[in-house]
Amino acid sequence: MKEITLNVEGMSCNHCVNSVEGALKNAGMTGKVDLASNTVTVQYDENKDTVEKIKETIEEQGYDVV
Ligand SMILES: [Cu+2]
Repeated sequence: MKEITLNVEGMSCNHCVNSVEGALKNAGMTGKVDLASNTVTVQYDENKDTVEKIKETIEEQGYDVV
């Protein structure tokens, strides 16, 4: 397993947290949002998932990975 922390803009409340964490979970990854620092920390299987897939999953929810 690998872990990456991404800076994400636009997350402001629990709804955002649930959207991002839920989308990552549906994609088979484990994400944890930190609203205070506007970051998402994701644990993923590097044999199955890529950073690009993580970014796309977050951006599909309407947030910007910066
Ligand atoms: Cu929100």
